[in-house]
Amino acid sequence: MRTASGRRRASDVRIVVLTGAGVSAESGLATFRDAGGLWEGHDPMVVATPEAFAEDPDLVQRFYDERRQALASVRPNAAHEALARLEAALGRDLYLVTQNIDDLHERAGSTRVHHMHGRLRAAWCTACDERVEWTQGLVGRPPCPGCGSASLRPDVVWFGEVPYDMDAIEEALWACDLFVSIGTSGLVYPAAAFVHHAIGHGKRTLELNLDASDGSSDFHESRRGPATALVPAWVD
Ligand code: BJW
Repeated sequence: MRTASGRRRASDVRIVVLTGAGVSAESGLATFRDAGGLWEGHDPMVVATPEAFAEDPDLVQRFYDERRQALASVRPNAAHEALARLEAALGRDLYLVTQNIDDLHERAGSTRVHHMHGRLRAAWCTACDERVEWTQGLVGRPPCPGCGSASLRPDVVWFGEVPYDMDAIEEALWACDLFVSIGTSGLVYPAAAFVHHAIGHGKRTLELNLDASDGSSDFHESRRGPATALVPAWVD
């Protein structure tokens, strides 16, 4: 179905793909819950919270500064590239939603990526509500380029905050034929419940993951292995 402007709506979506940290693991970015997950002796799951930011903003900013630096030295892998080929083939019949805040999907060539947990390279000013790109010049706790206040924070979604694009994601899950979950532990909501939404709407569901995830048994089909092997094999 097309709108008056000729653009397709989310209700045309045929495949919804959800990605998590596992899709970027083979590029060299650490996942959240796999082995070796400590950062400076802190659990990343504790650092990535509003409470941690309120208590020690410098520590939390350092966590994100380091991840931004890491991002500069890694490259998209065969899984990101396969999903970019899928978009090239399907156009708007593909709805790609990622929990990842890295930009590896975009750098692989995907042009419509829905970052439900925000973006590492974006900052949000809680004083003036502006969103700005987190450029290389911004490190530590810089003032907001818009209002000058010291209220910039990473534009990412922490526990207790509402993820981005939820209405559009719901609509895509309602409209699709197939839901595919790639490289996510299925422990964090609302993403962990997408499989239930899809099944509730009568959709086919497929999981591609290294290990069994929390929700593996909920999917119609679950394939185990590294994303760089499973995703190209599924796409091509
Ligand atoms: C590979 C691989 C390879 C490795 N190949 N695979 C009780 C019930 C239900 C909900 C709640 C509840 N109590 C609290 C909640 C809500 C809470 C929640 O889910 N808590 C749980 C801990 C229980 N959720 C929230 O608060 C969310 N907001 C919310 O619910 O708002 C209400 C609302 C929702 C909707 C509409 C209206 C209102 C917000 C959640 C925000 C999560 N934020 C983080 C940080 C983002 C910023 C940052 O990156 O620093 O998001 S936490 C972290 O977890 C990050 C990730 O995106 C997210 C998911 O992690 P992911 O991607 O799954 O990574 P891992 O490490 O867990 O798993 C990696 C997987 O890859 C593993 O399975 C490996 O096997 C696999 N793998 N190598 C393939 N090579």
